[in-house]
Amino acid sequence: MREQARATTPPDNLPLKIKKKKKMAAGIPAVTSSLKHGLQNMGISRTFKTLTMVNQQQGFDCPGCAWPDPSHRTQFEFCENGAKAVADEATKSRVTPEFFAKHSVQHLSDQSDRWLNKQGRLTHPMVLEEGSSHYTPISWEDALIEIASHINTLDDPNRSVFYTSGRTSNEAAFLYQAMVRSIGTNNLPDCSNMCHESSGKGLGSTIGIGKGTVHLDDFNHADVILVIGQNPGTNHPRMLTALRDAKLKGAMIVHVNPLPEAGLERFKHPQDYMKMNLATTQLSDFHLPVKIGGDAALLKGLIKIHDEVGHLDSDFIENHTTGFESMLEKARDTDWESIVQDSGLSRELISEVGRAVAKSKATIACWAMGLTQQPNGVAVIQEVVNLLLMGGHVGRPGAGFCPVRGHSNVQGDRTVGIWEAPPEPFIERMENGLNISIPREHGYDVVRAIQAMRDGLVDVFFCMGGNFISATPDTLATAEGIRNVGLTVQVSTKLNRSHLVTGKKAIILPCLGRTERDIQASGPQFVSVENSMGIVHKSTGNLHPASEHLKSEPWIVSQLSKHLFDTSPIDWEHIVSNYDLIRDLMEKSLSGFDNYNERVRHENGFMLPNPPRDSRSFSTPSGLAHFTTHELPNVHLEPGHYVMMTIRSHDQYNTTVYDVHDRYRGISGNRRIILMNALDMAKRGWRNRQTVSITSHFDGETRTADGWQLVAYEIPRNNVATYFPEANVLVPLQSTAKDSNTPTSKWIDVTLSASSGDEEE
Ligand SMILES: Nc1nc2c(c(=O)[nH]1)N[C@H]1C(S)=C(S)[C@@H](COP(=O)(O)OP(=O)(O)OC[C@H]3O[C@@H](n4cnc5c(=O)[nH]c(N)nc54)[C@H](O)[C@@H]3O)O[C@H]1N2
Ligand SMILES: Nc1nc2c(c(=O)[nH]1)N[C@H]1C(S)=C(S)[C@@H](COP(=O)(O)OP(=O)(O)OC[C@H]3O[C@@H](n4cnc5c(=O)[nH]c(N)nc54)[C@H](O)[C@@H]3O)O[C@H]1N2
Ligand SMILES: [Mo]
Repeated sequence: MREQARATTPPDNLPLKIKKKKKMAAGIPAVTSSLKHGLQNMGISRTFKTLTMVNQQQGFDCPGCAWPDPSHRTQFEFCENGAKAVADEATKSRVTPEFFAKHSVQHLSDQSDRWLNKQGRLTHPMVLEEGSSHYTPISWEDALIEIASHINTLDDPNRSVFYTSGRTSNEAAFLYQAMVRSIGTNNLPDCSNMCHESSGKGLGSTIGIGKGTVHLDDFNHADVILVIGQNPGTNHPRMLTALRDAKLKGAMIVHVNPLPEAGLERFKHPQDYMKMNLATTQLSDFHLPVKIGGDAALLKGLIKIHDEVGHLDSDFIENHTTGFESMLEKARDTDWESIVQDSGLSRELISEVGRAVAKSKATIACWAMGLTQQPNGVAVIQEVVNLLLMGGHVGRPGAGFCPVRGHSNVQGDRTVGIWEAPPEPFIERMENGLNISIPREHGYDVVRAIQAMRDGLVDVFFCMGGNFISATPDTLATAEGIRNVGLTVQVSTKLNRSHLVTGKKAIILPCLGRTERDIQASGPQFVSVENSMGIVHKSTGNLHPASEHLKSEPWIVSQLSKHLFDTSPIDWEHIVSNYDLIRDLMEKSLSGFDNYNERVRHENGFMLPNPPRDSRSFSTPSGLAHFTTHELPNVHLEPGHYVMMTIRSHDQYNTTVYDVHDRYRGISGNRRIILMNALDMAKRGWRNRQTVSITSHFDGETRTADGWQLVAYEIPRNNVATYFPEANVLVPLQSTAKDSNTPTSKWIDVTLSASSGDEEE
């Protein structure tokens, strides 16, 4: 009999080491760390072969992040963390049928996330029968028939849900959404719902496109670059190169973050070591240690200063925008006392930065999860829009919006149709291209999918990549939902907790990764991806696949579709024989993909249309860019409460924990830690390593997790930080951002209590 698998990771239980935090990012330790991870996982020749193909025109797109590649590339166009992502996929370890015969699902679930990932690549399709304690092998044919028959017996297609993580290629994602829409549902939740959804919503309704508006080259022409709520030293290390180049050309860089993240303080390009240039660059001119959730107040302050200093782009405001007066009036009415109080920043500091922003001829604003995962995620991004529109900083060199995407193809997936709420023109075009009819009813996003599972409304849950149980909020609630589902399917490369916390029956379909050779009936194939700046380019895997049983994601979708549909306007067998045929169909079904097959073969790919950037035109109903008016959010905390943010360490890729070192922050050995201001600790009589329980509060409900070790850290008073995914049990499912429904993973209202011994006063 199957016992219930554990939904949360047990800790690794190594001793917690706390060192001084690092100021500098990259440099020699980054080079040695890349090589170490490569050598441990892949051995010497594979490490060299693999790393020199990352982000090369003839190679594969780095699966690490969505930061764009420069058009003139060096031989080493990867970073420490990209190298880790590649090594993790190209590992020589294997999870085989023998492995699954040896370990029960329950036993595996008692191992840590780090241990699970270390076991290596999945090699065979596997099935976990209802009530069974072990996975057993299943043939591809039987697995696909099983899945298709589950879906085909549903009396309502909306009882099936199809998740996507952001590594899936354009070709695979396009076919996948075509399959899902042919089944008759828009139930296409994706990782974006937990990630940049607030950016899409905030930008879409103000500038008419839910994407950024800058190119890499714009960084070379900017006067001011704002980096808000983002930790590029760890999560987008190649961005530091762009910031360094900008800095050398005179740009001022402002880092807005509760934490003094490494890299923005000092950065040493790893390649400079090879050139024996030992100078480091101090990147950020200003660090604004804003309180968690205090950005809206800060932005109001910057808008007030801009108003006072002048230098407004009146021509632009008059001819291209609407809503300016009301926005300005609200800023004028907002008092400095609230701004200072809510942001935690002095009026002098805000004014100094505000004057520089007002005088700047070209400003870029970059942001990531620090803004999007807030209750006011959409509104605060619209305040960024307000600030930049005042100076006309859109659609001109060196200026614009730069939401920095996470997963390497999360933006492409959305462009080609992974969207639970597609707009009407998109559906119409897709219907014409595919020759099918598509339901208009919106599907479930991530949070709504979990609710539906809990309510017993889902019979089949299919995941194209990712690790749903660990990535989603409220781990125990999500687990309860998943266990209600009849059949869960994971298309994956590596073992993770979503293979262990499953529906009644579960299937694992092992797929090729980005680094691997993909051969179909017509020969070797390449796929395409879209980076964070809207450039679509190809990616060709060159490594020998981890197992002869692996299939490509497009193949899996097309073969499943063959079993699903008796008749279909798409010839599924034929279309996957040559990915050019998929791209031809994409050209017909999507806008902006003309001559796709030809243009994607250009050396640096091609740029998708971006009206605000290309011609200062805004596809909003009014045809104008919108200033929007927002109240300051309520950031009030009850006495004795703290706000907790859940963040990434340096040694993880989302839910994939490579190791237990958060090198730049000086913390290693244990991930079950909580960063806290030393004065807040002293007030409670607490020291480093004291163990505490954390209780989160939302809407009268509480959730508690025990065994967190305190680490004194440079973080604003009443703010604390823990790591994702360990702390996800504390993120309430219903606590989501207004308008984007993104879980508020950076704003969790918590109280702390000492677990033992050293009691508070
Ligand atoms: N190596 C590595 N690279 C990655 C990933 C990874 O896990 N590992 N994940 C990828 C993905 S999917 C994504 S989305 C990106 C994520 O990239 P980031 O958004 O940089 O990731 P987080 O660690 O979530 O960090 C958010 C930052 O926001 C700050 N922050 C939190 N709350 C606030 C706030 O209220 N205001 C401000 N101003 N700042 C705040 C935190 O201190 C932290 O520095 O990275 C991508 N790249
Ligand atoms: N508390 C909290 N929660 C968060 C966040 C946070 O900051 N705080 N961040 C959120 C964000 S920004 C995101 S994007 C989500 C991430 O959510 P997901 O995208 O669901 O999670 P990942 O950890 O990136 O998924 C890793 C798994 O993907 C599979 N995989 C890797 N490569 C491939 C591939 O090429 N194909 C296929 N089919 N599978 C592959 C592997 O099996 C691996 O175990 O998490 C969100 N959750
Ligand atoms: Mo993300």
